[in-house]
Amino acid sequence: MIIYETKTAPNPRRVRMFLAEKGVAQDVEYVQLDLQKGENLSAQMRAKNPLGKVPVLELDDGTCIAETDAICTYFENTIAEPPLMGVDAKDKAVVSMWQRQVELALMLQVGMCFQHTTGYFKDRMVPIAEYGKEAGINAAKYLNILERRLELCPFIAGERFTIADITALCAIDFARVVDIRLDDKHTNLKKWYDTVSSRPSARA
Ligand SMILES: N[C@@H](CCC(=O)N[C@@H](CS)C(=O)NCC(=O)O)C(=O)O
Repeated sequence: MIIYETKTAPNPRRVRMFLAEKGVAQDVEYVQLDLQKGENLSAQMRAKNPLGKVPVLELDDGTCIAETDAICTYFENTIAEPPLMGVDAKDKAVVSMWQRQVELALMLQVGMCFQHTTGYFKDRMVPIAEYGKEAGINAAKYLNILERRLELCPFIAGERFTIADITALCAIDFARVVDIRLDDKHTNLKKWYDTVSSRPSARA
């Protein structure tokens, strides 16, 4: 198995963290791509993922799986323990709900803020600074939603650490690049952050 990725990018980190939680991080070969040089956009990489994004998982039979959530779902279904995407129908739906909301309302917004305010990918897209600024505001607003959620339970999807926590941690850490940070009003989030970022998988 090969994972095409970029060590410093937030979505590949989600996969590495997920695999570390499953205890199989060392069983995969990692191929690093330089995103700024556009190595992810080569014909060879577009054959693996037409959108030219990382991470991409390539199985031994040549099947390529892009999208972080899809890659994690593959490993969730092939390595049962520990469950990171829910344990029964209701729990799986609750985890999926939070995972999707954290992806769309936090990770994506942070990503758009980064791309549109820094011009990092201006060779392949048109940065619109106002849009990037708005995305950053959206991300900051969602932190307040998480702050209220974490008043009710220790982890984002409930009593157990899940993929939603991984997504949120990777988004929050990456958000520093665009100066979006936890502040003094985020007492529950800060407690959660200290807990999840001290897991060994956070260093994967
Ligand atoms: N929805 C995708 C997003 C993947 C994504 O945006 N990856 C970024 C790195 S975090 C990327 O490859 N950027 C390179 C580019 O846009 O050219 C996922 O969940 O994996």
